[in-house]
Amino acid sequence: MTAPETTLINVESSHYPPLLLRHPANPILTRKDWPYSIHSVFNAGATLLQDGSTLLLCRIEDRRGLSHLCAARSKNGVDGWQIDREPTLMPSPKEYPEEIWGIEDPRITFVPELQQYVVTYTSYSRGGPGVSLALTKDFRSFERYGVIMPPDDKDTALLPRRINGYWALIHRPMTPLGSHMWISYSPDLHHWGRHRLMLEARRGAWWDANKIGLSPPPIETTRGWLVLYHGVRHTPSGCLYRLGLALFDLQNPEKCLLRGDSWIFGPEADYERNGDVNNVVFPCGYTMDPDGDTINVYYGAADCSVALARASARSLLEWLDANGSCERRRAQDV
Ligand code: BMA
Repeated sequence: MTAPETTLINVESSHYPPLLLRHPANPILTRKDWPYSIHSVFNAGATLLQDGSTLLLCRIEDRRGLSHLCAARSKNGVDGWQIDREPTLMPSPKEYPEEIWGIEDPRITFVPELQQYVVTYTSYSRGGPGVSLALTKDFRSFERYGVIMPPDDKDTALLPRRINGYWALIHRPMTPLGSHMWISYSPDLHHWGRHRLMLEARRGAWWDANKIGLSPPPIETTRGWLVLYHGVRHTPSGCLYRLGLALFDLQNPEKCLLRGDSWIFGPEADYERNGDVNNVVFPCGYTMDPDGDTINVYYGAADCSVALARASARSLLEWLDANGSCERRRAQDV
């Protein structure tokens, strides 16, 4: 008797275009790479340094359950990571009590006017997660500004230049009615106001119902700010974190030009499906290749590792043209 033929099922096959392609070296960083004892590494902010190398500012969770940040540098952004021998930015609850339960999920923006990198991150206070900001020139010393948005708020990034004279910060306050993306403005990075709702979570059965948040900092294109955002779907077996795409006006970033209906990237690979928190892809950073088109998206996978997926900015915009629509006011949508 001959053995029955095995049919291999390609779990990735679908008629949806593969807009973000996973790097074959994934996951590119795990706890085994770390020079000191850690529980897990995930949700890394990313930037290019002056010499063209890539810096990832990784969230590290220790065995107490508290997080700090640690820098990893690589010439090609894929391997050969030089990891700081000790934590790069530790919570400092004596001076900053809001950091008592750790600091998490950094986003990095290089600001030409300041000639510095602005890092926004979650500070986990007794009152809940809030948003803190720090400036750095070299990711070795940091000037902390403390809490700039009180709890519950997270998923923030600063735009790299002023809008009509004011710095602009995207963030995600939580309310019992839903968690939506907001934008706020400041003359000095300390005082924030003119708060505006920027993108609403949808409702009902949608993949991005009830809870959304900015993922990496917005990507500036000639057509507008390209925003990858995450949507959190609550299911009987836990949450599903997936990514969607929207485009905002360059001069008026609270104006949504296009928003895709479908998610474009979700947990599929084993390292995304299984981990401390299953079914999570959570990018906090990207870098742009010198071709001005290839975007390297760095994402936390299942709260256990850092992975890389690549996309073409042109293809993302084409997809939005074909699949996005102008955002309507929610009131007209019900
Ligand atoms: C979000 C954030 C992320 C985390 C994700 C999945 O709320 O806290 O840091 O990766 O949940 O656990």
